[in-house]
Amino acid sequence: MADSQKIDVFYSVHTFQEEELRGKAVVVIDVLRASSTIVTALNNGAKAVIPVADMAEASKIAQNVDSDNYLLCGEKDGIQIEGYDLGNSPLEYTKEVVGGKTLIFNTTNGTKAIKKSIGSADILIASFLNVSTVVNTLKIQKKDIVLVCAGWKGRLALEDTLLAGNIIHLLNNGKLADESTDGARVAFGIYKIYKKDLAGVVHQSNHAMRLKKLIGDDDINYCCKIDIIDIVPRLKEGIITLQNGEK
Ligand code: 3SL
Repeated sequence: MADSQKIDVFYSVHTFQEEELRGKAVVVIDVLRASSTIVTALNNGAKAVIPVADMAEASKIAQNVDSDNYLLCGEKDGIQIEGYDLGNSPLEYTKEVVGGKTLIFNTTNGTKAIKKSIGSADILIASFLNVSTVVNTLKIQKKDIVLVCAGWKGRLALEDTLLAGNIIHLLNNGKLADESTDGARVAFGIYKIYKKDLAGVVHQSNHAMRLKKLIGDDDINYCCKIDIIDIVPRLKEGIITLQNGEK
């Protein structure tokens, strides 16, 4: 990355104002599970994902589209919303189910983080699944970077912090720039401590514990896989698709 490029990290939707993202390249991170699900859905042939802030916005869009081509997807507190076609398990978003469909996507923290980032210069969606491809995309652009972690209801999420640290580590070839922000230092430091056992640490996170009680381990195991997907979802004009002709 260019020497003059700065990286900052925000740890939940509640910890920044929209103005702080103006002119920046934003990377939205929600390892468990919204960003992992978006990456998986687009990799499996979904045409587009429309992130929404809440159920009212989701219903409004759903009422005005052809239900053969659109799926209503998402969760509240980890559970599929009643009347929705899909929940938020990335494992549900197979080629057979999402191929060619546009997904109206509504989640507790992840889609809110995406919506709040809309005034920035560029918005990419990152997960462990596609981390290196996201980093390669960031390396060839010159803008300052903000990593927006979705967190959980205003609180820091360990799994998002680890991915933010992983991105900083890859961007800077394993070093931390002298003039790094406190946010970047914390993510980088946590990643360095735990990088040898990322999956083990994610399994101990508060959100993994919540999910295990609801649905078991499968989604967590999947969301900890590194670089199994080589696409970068990008938000433009309110819709997430694959960047520049991927797939
Ligand atoms: O908060 C979110 O956006 C979700 O990803 C949370 S959950 O993993 O579906 O519980």
